[in-house]
Amino acid sequence: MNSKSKGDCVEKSSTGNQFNDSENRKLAQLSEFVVNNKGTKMTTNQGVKVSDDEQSLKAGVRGPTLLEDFHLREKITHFDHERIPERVVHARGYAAHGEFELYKCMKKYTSAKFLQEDGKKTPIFIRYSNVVGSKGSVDTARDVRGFAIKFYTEEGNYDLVGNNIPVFFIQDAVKFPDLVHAIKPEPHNEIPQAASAHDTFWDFVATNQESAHMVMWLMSDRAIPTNFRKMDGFGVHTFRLVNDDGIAHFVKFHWKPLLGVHSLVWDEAQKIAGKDADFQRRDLWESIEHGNFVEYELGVQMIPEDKEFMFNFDILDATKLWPEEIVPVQKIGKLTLNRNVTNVFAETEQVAFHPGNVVPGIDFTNDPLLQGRLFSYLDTQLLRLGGPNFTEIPINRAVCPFHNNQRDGFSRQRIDEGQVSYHNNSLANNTPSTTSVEKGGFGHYAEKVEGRVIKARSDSFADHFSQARLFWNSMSPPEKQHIIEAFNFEVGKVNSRNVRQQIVDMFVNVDKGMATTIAEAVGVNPPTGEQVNVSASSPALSMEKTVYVPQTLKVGILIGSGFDGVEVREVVRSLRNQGVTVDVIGERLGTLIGKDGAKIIVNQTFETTAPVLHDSLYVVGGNADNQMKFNRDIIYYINESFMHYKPIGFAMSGMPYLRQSNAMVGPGIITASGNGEFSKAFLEAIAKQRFWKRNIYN
Ligand code: HDE
Repeated sequence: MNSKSKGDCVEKSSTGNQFNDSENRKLAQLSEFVVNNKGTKMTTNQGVKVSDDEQSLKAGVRGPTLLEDFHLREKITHFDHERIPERVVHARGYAAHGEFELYKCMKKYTSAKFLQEDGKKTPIFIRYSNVVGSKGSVDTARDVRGFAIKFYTEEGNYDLVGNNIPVFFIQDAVKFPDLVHAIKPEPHNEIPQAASAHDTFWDFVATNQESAHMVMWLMSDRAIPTNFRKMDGFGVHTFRLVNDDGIAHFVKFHWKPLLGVHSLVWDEAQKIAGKDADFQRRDLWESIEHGNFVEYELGVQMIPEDKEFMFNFDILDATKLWPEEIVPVQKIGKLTLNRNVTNVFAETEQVAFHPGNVVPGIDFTNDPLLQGRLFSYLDTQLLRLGGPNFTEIPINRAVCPFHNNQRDGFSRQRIDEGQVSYHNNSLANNTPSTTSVEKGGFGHYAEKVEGRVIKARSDSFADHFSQARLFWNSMSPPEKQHIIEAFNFEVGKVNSRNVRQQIVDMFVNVDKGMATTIAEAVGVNPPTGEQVNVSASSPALSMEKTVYVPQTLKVGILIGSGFDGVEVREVVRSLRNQGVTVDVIGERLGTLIGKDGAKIIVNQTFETTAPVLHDSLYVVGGNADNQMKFNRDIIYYINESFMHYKPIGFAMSGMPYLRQSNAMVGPGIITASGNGEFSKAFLEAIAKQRFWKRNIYN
């Protein structure tokens, strides 16, 4: 009899979980390592008090520096070694702490302890990242975002190392170095940084057509998310959930943001890159600092083992998704990010994720992309984090005890007592001892595997275009238009006409109209092939029907002195009541006085911020010292926001600016009517975020 409880799911306990302090465990563990240097005496790393940190030791005030200055040597040497290799991919990342709360017990499907008890909380650490750019690149590049989560469970660390796009470029891990070499800056001139718009990437795509589906996602708005808080996350691969009885289900993991999935406009994304390269990390940091905790729901799609072959795609192929209309997503828990990191290097940079970090009840499948990843991550950490002891770095430590006979190596922290470091032994009563699978030891799923050793790919992986077409069919008209514009930009940057032609010829398989339009824009012959015959769509793939709420959106109030205090106060109050953030943008920082004596504090100037850094504008206007510049700045802000389909509200006093700008009364342009309905209408428009039906070219 299995010693694990085979009864019903555990009821939610009064404390919310069995581990009373489980959500605090990681925090408590990390706290032991946190050092506060404020108010302390400066010492060397040996603890010797430093008497002078301004001058090196010299032979005479103008003489040579002396080697015996151990403080100087130690300080410079440590500085020389401050950097570690950046990640070969996903170098630019940003992270936060949080907790995962299980909605409903998953005992029927998995024995993973953190998925057993309704309401159970588990501490987590998340790192978001951009795949291509270097550590110092920009946030808003067109790129896949990494979405890596470490669950510090009572049975050890479980890492769900996913992306914000549910499929991948390639089917087999052996091709990963080729993909990455092709998409990274070209080796002969290291150009372009953090961009896929160049010859080698598109040459790779044309000659490796399994990438078609992922490239459609990359050209879509999904690759320019507004911020980390408003994008989906996906485990991408098919994993296995295994229950106490050894019954397995194939599973795909989804993270769904409670604020909905929203994206930037490409022109906006490029401008933000210049105005605020840290746009997305700043957003995450500020949201958490302001108590706007970030929330996602965890969803699972599950397929019983015996239904593996019931689909018109191979469920082991990472270039395929499971349409939600066919395999529904069940929401099983909520992730809340509620604490920023204390130190970016110690946590965000040193965290080491590995898809091979699983706990009993979660297992792998034979997805050949996943299989290669199982090798890669540990390997890369050994170099990046300087040896095999990186699991002892505070952010990587499990919160449960860990014991084994692994010893020594660079930067070993723990001091293992005793003479025994081998198994089997009698001197320590054969401890650390193993745990049977029945009692909670990890047991690999006993899948039956048969086959000849062969370097080949299954025929069931051969269809590269049906799901790319499914994706295209599922897009709304503006989403389709954005995909075409993205291709026009990206392929238009390719110097080789031959590659441009190959791309157009390749994507005719997805949609002939789309490929023909792209061909015209990038100066090649119209494609002659035919698209695949797929008429199905998956409405869940479109972002159109996402969640629309005003909370945490940012409105810029464009204002000068002499404003109408009553009008402005009422609007600001309504916005803030709905959790909208307000920036007051004026000619200079400081206090402005309204015509009725009202005061408002300007916290941004037209120079310190930009229209692309706001979700909406409220145009009040007023008086300024340099009225011409002030008026011109306001018109510029309106025109940019109008071009990016954003809602703009106009106070009565702001109406003249509407007439002088390119904006026209129409979708998302809310004007004060004086009947008290303005704030309501403006808030509704803010929540909607973009007005794609707006004609921006008139
Ligand atoms: Fe990764 N990937 N990857 N990857 N990956 C890395 O590990 C690799 C793949 C993903 O925030 C590296 O520590 C191979 C798919 C994320 O620290 C490296 C293959 C998915 C992160 C590596 C893939 C991912 C990485 C680089 C093909 C989505 C950042 C530094 C078989 C499911 C984690 C490092 C963080 C990082 C290898 C494909 C997600 C080199 C060989 C598919 C989110 O080990």
